[in-house]
Amino acid sequence: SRTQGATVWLTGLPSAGKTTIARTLAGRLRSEGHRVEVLDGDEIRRFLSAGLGFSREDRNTNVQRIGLVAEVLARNGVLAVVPVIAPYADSREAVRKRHDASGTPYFEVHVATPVEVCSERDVKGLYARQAAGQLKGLTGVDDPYEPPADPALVLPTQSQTPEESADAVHALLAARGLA
Ligand code: GGZ
Repeated sequence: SRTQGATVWLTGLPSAGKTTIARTLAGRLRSEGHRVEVLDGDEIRRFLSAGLGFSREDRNTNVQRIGLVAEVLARNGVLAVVPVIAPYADSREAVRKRHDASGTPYFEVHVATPVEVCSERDVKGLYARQAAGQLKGLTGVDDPYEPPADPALVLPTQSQTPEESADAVHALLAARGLA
């Protein structure tokens, strides 16, 4: 039912709400008849990126692998929704360039939940483990997160529900004739 795909990359801190927004958005797009694939960092790390850790190099390798898969899908008509931290701006730029090279639409969406809110949510208990000294190099706490300088969209999740965030991304896609 569609010819043009796109990649929507949801970048943000752990527990920012990336996965929830991605699933909500994907459900809505599917119900409208679009082909959608969610490439979740947590899941990808168990297979495609098995063995990679959280050094700068390993995160960048992970992000480039996911970026490659997303671009292939999007170039072939799928809406690829990517809830992955992708903390480094240069690595995200490389993914954008990969999409630009094939004329495939790419949207960087900043799930801009403040670290205080993320650590209070702490869905996976990572912030507690970092605070207890059991985990080193947690993004946004003792590891870098470079916020997007020019995102297509910023989602202030402290002041809107996941549904509202998903709606905002949907509106962005609809405005470009992609949803
Ligand atoms: C950030 C970490 C870390 C550290 C484990 N820093 O919510 P989760 O917990 O289950 O999924 C997150 C996943 C992050 O993988 P990404 O592929 O999105 O990250 S990156 O783009 O940086 O490659 C998180 C978990 O791994 N996790 N340790 N130290 N997230």
